[in-house]
Amino acid sequence: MINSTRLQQHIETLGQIGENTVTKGMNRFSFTTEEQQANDVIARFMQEAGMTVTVDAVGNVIGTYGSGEETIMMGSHIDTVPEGGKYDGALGVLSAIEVVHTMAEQQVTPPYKIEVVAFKDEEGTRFGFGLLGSRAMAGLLEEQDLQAPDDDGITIAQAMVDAGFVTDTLASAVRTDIKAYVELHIEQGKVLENADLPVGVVTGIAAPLWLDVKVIGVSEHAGATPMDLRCDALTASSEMILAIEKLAQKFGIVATVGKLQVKPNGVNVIPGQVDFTIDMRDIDEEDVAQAEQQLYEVLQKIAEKRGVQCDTQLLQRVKPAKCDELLIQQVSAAIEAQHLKVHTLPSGAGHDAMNMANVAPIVMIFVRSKGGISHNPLEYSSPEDIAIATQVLYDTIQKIAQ
Ligand code: HGY
Ligand code: MN
Ligand code: MN
Ligand code: MN
Repeated sequence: MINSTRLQQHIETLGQIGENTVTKGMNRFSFTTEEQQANDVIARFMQEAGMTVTVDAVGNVIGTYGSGEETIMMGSHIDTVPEGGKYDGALGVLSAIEVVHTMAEQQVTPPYKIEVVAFKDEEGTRFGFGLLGSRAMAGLLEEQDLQAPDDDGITIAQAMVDAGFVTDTLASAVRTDIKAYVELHIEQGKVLENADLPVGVVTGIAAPLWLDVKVIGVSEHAGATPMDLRCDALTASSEMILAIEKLAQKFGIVATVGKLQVKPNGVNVIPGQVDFTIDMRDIDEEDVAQAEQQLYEVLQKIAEKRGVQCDTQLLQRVKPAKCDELLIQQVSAAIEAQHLKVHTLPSGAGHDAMNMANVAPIVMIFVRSKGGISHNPLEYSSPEDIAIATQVLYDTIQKIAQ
C-alpha cells in the first residue's frame, strides 16, 4: 500500500514553494529561483525514495530506480500557471515518487528501469512556449524554439545559459528506451465529479494551438477625437474576441483569450495597440484546423472595417495524442481492483504525455478535481482520491513491469 500520509506531506511541502501568501496561488515559472527550490525538493524526495537523480540537457529532473534495457516512465511537471493550484502537475510527480518509494520499501525490483520525470516548463507561462522538457525528450524541440522571449525580452536560450545550461546539446535529452509512459494528473474538469468517481482513465489528449495577436490602431486624445474618426485598437480587439468565441461554438472546439495588454494603457488615451493571445484546442485536429483557417479571415475583415492593422504570430502548435489501448486496459484493471467503476474520458487540457506519445505508448490516470476547478488557488483533490489514484498508478506500473 502506498503511504498516503507521506504523499500528503510532500504535497504540502512543495505547495509552499512559490506560493503567494495572500492569494495562496502558486507561481513557479521556468528558470527562476522558485522553480530551482522546487527542483531541489523533488530531487531530495527522489533520493529518499531510493532513486538516483540526474538533470538532462534542458533541465528535466529525472529520478531512476533499478536497472534494465528499457524504462517504464512516470512524470508530469512542477511549474505552474500564474496564481495556479498546488496539484496541477505537482501531483503527478509526487505520486510517481511515492510509487517508487513504496516499491523500494517492498523490495520490488522489476526487470526495467523505473523513472520519474519532473518535466521542464510544461505550462509555458514565462515564455509563451510550453512543454519544453517533454518536447526535448521526444525529439520535438528545435534550437530556434529557444528564441521565445519572456515579457522582459529574455529568451529561453538566455535563461538556460544564465541557469548554467548550454543550448546546443538538446539532442542528448532525446529518449528511445521508454517502454511506457504513465502520467497521473488532476482532471481539471467536472466529469469525474459528475460521475461521482475518484479516478478515471484518459483515452486521448486535446492539443493546444497558441497564437499571439497584435492589433495596431492610433493612440489619440480621448476627449478631442470624435467616435467616427478613431482607429481604436481595443474596440477592434473586443469585436475580434467575440468573433473568436462564435468560431469556437461553430466548430465545437474551445478557444480562450487569456492574456491581453492595452498600450499605452491611459485613462484618457484611445488605445493605439492591443496584444492578446488565443488558445484553441480540441481532441480532433481537423476541427481546430478549420477554425484556425476562418479565424485569420475574420480577424482581417474586422481590422479593415475598423481601420486597424492585425498581425498574428504562431506561439505553439501541439498535436493531439491517443492513449495506448493495452495501457488503458492495464489502468482499467487496476481501477477495478479498487472495486471502482472504470470511467474513460478525453483530456481537454494539454499534458506532457502528448509529446511523450511520439516516443512511447502513453496513458494518463485522472484524479477528481473538486468543482472541476483548476489553474486557480482553489484547485483541490482529496487525500482519499489521491490515495486511490496513486494505488492505481502503483498497480499499473506492476502490471506493465510483468
Ligand atoms: O494548457 C494546458 O492545457 C496545460 O495546463 N498546460
Ligand atoms: Mn496546467
Ligand atoms: Mn498540468
Ligand atoms: Mn471536435
